[in-house]
Parts: sequence; C-alpha cells; structure tokens
Amino acid sequence: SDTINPQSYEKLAIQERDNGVFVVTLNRPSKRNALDAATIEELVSFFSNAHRNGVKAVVLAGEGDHFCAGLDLVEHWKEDRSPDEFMHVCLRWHEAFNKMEYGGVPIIAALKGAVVGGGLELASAAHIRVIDQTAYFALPEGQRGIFTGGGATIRVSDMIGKTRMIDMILMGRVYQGQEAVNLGLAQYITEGSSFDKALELADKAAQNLPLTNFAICSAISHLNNMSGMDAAYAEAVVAGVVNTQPAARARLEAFAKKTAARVRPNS
Ligand code: 1HE
Repeated sequence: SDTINPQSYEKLAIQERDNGVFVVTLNRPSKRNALDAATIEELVSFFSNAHRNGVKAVVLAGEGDHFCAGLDLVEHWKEDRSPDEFMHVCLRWHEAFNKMEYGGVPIIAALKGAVVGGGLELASAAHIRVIDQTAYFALPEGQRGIFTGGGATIRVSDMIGKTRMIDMILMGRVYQGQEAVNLGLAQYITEGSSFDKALELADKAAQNLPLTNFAICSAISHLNNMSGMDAAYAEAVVAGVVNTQPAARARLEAFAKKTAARVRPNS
C-alpha cells in the first residue's frame, strides 16, 4: 500500500500481504499486550483509514502467549488520572473500537491466552473471533476495583447477554474452549493455531467484493442500533446500492450461466 506506512507504527506491527489482507499485531508481549494510550492512538489511526486505504481484511493478533491483558493498569496507576482525563481515555478507546466495528473492513481476531478486560473489549469490536485451546475470556475489572470503559457493557452483553456479562464482571468468571463458542464469545475454535485459522478466514473474506464487505461490516451494526421500521428502510437503501453494483454483475452472470459454485451442505 502507498498510504499505509508500517514504519510509522511503534506499538503495532503492521504487515501487508499480497491479497490486500493486513496483519495487525499488538506488539508489547513483555506487558502481555496491555493497552496503553499510545497503542489506542495507533488503533485509531489504522482503523480510521483502513477502508479508504484499500485494506480488504484484517487479522488482529497479539505477539507472545496472550492476546491482550486489557487496560495498562500500571500506566493508569502511575498517571493517577482525574475523572475527566479517564473519560477522555475511554472516549479514545471508543473511537478506535467504533472505527473497527463500523469501518466496513472485516476484522478477524486471532485469540490465545488472556483475552481479558479491555482485551475482551478490543476482541469484541472485531467481526469474527477465533480461539485456540489456550484462550480464555474474563472481565477482571470487578476484582481490580474498577469498571469496564471500552464498550464491554455494549458489545460483551450483545455477544452473551446482559446477565452473563454481569456474572463475568461480578464474579471474575472465566470462559474458555467450546463453552466460550457455545455462548457466543467466539465463532471458531481450533486445535491448532488461531492465527492460521484467522488468516484463512481473512483470505476468504477478502475474496468478497469490498462494497459487499463494507455493508456487512458496517451496515449490520448500524441497522442493529435502529428501530425495526427504520432498520428495514435503511437495509433497503443499502441493498439498493450494494446489490446493483457493477462489480457484482460478473458474479450474477456466472450463476445465471451455471458456472458459479452451488451452495451445498457440509460433507
Ligand atoms: C500488565 C498488565 C496490565 C500484565 N497492565 N501491565 N486486566 C487485568 O486485570 C489483567 C492483568 N494481567 C494479568 O492478570 C496477567 O498479567 C496475565 C494473565 C495477562 C498474564 O499473566 P502472566 O503470568 O503471563 O504475566 P505477569 O507476570 O502477570 O505479567 C507480565 C508483565 O506484564 C508484568 O510486567 P513486569 O514489568 O513486572 O514484567 C505485568 O505487570 C505486565 N502486565 N498485564 C499493565 N493489564 C477502558 S477500561 C478497561 C478495563 C480493563 O481493561 S481492566 C484490566 C483488566
């Protein structure tokens, strides 16, 4: 890409692959990829521009054994922030995570080890979560004497329901493995590397038309915030734009001429 300069990132490792898929890696393994303010700013800059910069899909990963330990508690403690300062910290987290969820570029999170607190908030802003056998989810905020501030009350409740989220933060309850998938914390679980599986999924998503992916990875979230009547209306508008895009004609023609793959059950 001409416009994304991996060298301009210090907290994130950015790698472009030849199909427009980018690997974005939290790169602070010695601190278990805890999210300091500088990392959040780099997430804002990457995801604010990803669609415009032609990014087709993203694998979001963490260096080391843990995806992300959440808020940098040491930075938070040392800075002894005022309420006003921490409100603004949280607003930057929301800026980053909203750019992810609503940005129109498919984001596949490759999860392992701790996916906790703000790390779970970050993961929940991705569109797809893949876990390996080591991954575990928790909201330790309750025990730390704090509260969520990066959208867990919205996105984690959406994934697992309000009552389970309350249990997680109140009790420090940990979910992992197949149970985490059954509850909706992740959509895929693998015996092997979650990174390899996430990359496979990103490569697959990158084969869709970018405007279709834009609708999937932006409109669905927006429409879910609306009343049913308004969502149905807005869905028709989105479909009006997406379903008539010139780039779709070749795919429709292939179906009409019987050269396109048919949808079949899993074997
Ligand atoms: C950190 C952080 C962190 C590790 N902030 N420095 N999040 C939490 O409450 C999770 C806190 N972390 C842990 O429970 C554990 O560190 C882990 C389970 C993630 C990893 O355990 P382990 O045994 O591999 O590592 P460790 O020895 O605990 O930590 C290694 C180093 O990472 C150590 O630093 P060092 O300089 O002493 O080597 C730790 O201090 C550092 N580290 N986690 C800062 N979180 C917008 S509101 C969001 C609310 C939240 O996210 S609350 C945070 C929830």
